[in-house]
Amino acid sequence: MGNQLNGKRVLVTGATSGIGKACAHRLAEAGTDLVLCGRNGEKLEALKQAFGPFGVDIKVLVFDVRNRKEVESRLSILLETTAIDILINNAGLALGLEAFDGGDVDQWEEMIDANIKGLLYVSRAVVPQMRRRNSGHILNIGSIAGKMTYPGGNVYSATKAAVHALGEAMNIDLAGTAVRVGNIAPGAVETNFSNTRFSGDETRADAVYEGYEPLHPEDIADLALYILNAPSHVNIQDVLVMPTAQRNPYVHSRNG
Ligand code: 8X3
Repeated sequence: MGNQLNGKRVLVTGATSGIGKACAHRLAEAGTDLVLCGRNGEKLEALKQAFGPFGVDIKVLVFDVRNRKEVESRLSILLETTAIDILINNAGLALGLEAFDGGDVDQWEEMIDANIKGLLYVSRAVVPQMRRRNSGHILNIGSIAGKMTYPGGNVYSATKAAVHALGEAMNIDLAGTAVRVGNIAPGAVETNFSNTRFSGDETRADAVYEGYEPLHPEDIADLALYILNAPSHVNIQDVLVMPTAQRNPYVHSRNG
């Protein structure tokens, strides 16, 4: 396919760790300029330093996707001087695994605010420029949980189903433009996802990935690069990807 990414500018939300960080790394290797977004400025600055050898331009933008005013002000200032070619809507989280009737409403709100509202705030700010330039690519990070729920997945699944619906909607609403919208729905990826979900309970988090090889964030980054690097007439809209040892949210082949 060649490298269509060299010299483009990519904005990644949730770039401090996991899938966002791996995507940023692979893209820097491919020669894209970056806007690294997240809540932790120190971690973002450290990444900027670490990516120095790739020789790409890197901007750091500290904001919380859940904070609408912060998103709007940071991004409007950025967009005055910077064209964004690719938006990776990666920021998001899962919290808890209780049955919905025993669920923690604060955790629900946090997931809804980050996974749905945050994605909308960022996209609402960035995409008008893509439409105006008639150029751009949006990549949303969904989840197997958005296609098929599982016990205790309730609100997290609903937020990821919303991400998938919004990806479809964006594709429809951007029909007639050159802007493409892709969705990646991963199964088990070993990141701090489960650690966050179980509020730092490492034993519980480790158990999620025990006895089989889960996906690594770099696997998702490789897929993201493939999607983003596809020729401009190719719009890879939706990809479901799981470890070979996982066939759906319930079926894992553990211990070989
Ligand atoms: C992450 C995958 O199955 O833990 O979105 O919900 S799962």
